Amino acid sequence: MTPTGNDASLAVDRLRRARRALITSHRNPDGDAIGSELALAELAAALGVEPVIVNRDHAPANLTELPGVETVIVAEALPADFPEGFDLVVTVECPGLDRVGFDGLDRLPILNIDHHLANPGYGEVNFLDEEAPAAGEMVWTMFKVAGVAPSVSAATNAYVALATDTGDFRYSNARPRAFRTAAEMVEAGAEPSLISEWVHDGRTIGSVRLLGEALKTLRFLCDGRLASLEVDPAAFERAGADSTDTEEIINIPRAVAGVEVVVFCKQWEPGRVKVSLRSRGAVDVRSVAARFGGGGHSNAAGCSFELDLATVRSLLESTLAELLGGRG
Ligand SMILES: [Mn+2]
Repeated sequence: MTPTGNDASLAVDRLRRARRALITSHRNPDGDAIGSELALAELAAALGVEPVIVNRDHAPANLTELPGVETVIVAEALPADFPEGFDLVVTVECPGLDRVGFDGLDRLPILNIDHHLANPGYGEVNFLDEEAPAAGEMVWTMFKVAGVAPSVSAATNAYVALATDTGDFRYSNARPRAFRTAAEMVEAGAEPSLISEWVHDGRTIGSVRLLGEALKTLRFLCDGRLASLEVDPAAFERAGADSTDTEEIINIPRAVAGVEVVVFCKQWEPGRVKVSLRSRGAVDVRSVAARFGGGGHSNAAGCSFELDLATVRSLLESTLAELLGGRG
């Protein structure tokens, strides 16, 4: 039997039974992924479990101030002493094991902590709560259940997770629960103004130049309800940007009056296109991402393709135009 549900105590009990845990998340980690991992590592340590955070990709430039982020190992493969040197894998904010970017994680028991609707419960223990505004909020609940007082750095990292996943408490998941939890995190020492500076005012020159490149490709379809833009490898090169510099770009067309859906196609590696989707209101982009093997939330989702950029972009534009019931 695989315990699955929104019971934080099962997750805490499973974590507590480990001696050395490998903590990881999805490729191209966002604020919720890294903030949750770092907070969870502190909880693990407080429970007598040695945490080792290993990610496949670097944190974006705006998340490099997070306390403890220097302890995150970024590598193309699992540590040499995996699995022998560990007795538990903890995935946070990771809707599928294939999203981590490492093979063979399932050689050890997995504790799966996530708030994505489509998470199938691939762990030995699955702490899944699709109502949670962020995975970091679920980690925060684990602190409470474990009776561990969060340090200032744990509160800071959990707040980063919660604030970034709710779009600074502006998205539809910014419900009372998110604000109550945020208040607890601030009481425990998280500083919203400082964190906002890290997250929003630490942009790289490359990311701003890349925004310019992306905006040159921007087009509006379906009477302005659908916006579409792209960056190709040449754009990355001209901008002096890397794959972590794409974070804020999609929010610019999303903020245009009348836009209901944005599709942003990014090609960084040859032959592979990553697609980000954002929507407002009732338009469910997760269902579109899921159709192409991706996932996410109703208003923010993504998928990837091994096709050329132009093909992917027109495929997504026509699919989304159909969803909106309009003509591209
Ligand atoms: Mn999340």
